[in-house]
Amino acid sequence: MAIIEAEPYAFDLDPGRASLVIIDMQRDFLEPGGFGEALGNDVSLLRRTIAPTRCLLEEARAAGLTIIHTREGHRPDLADLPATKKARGRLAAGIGDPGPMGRILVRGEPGHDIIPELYPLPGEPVVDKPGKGAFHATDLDAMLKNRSVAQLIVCGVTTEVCVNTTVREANDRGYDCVVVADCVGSYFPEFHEMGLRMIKAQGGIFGWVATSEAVIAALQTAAL
Ligand code: C5J
Repeated sequence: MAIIEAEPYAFDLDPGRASLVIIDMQRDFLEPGGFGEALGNDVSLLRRTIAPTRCLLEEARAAGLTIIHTREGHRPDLADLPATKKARGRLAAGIGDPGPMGRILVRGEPGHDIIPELYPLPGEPVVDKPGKGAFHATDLDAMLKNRSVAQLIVCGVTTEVCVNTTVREANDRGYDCVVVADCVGSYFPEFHEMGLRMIKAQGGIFGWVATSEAVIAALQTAAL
């Protein structure tokens, strides 16, 4: 066991029952020239998460945590794409259409894949999710339960959408979540700020918020 200095109060980390979950660090969301930038977003706001997440990923691998990566996207035949999700935004080029890095948010396309800086190692599960939450229509819960995981250390994008949705889903399924503030990001700084505040409000209604430095310090203490 080790203590993570966190808000709203310190978190008791049990590395043997903890997983690092990295949400949707995909080329289409983070890379210049991708879908996110084509929509007019400033991808540098997401890219600032790459370096700290890489450090945390290396420490988590060294500590033997279960590492899980997720990707948001759909089957090439789009059979799992709700008509409502397809229609929303009235985009000229939306999900399933040709985009700057292949068909937008379609599995197997270059833009759908994880950025090279955080690429999964063989043996690290990648959860392909059709929704915002990583538990919806996936085998994530089964994989975590099969490994006796009870604590999730959560990184990824975007803070207020897929990270928040996943943390809320996890909370209802009985997991404790620590969201790593400098390893999550949003195209909208105010949503990022509020997304973190919503998690730790009211005594940690959905979980805890900590820095990567604090999580790494706890992992290193636990290893001593
Ligand atoms: C994620 C999105 N990953 N914002 N997706 O947050 O559509």
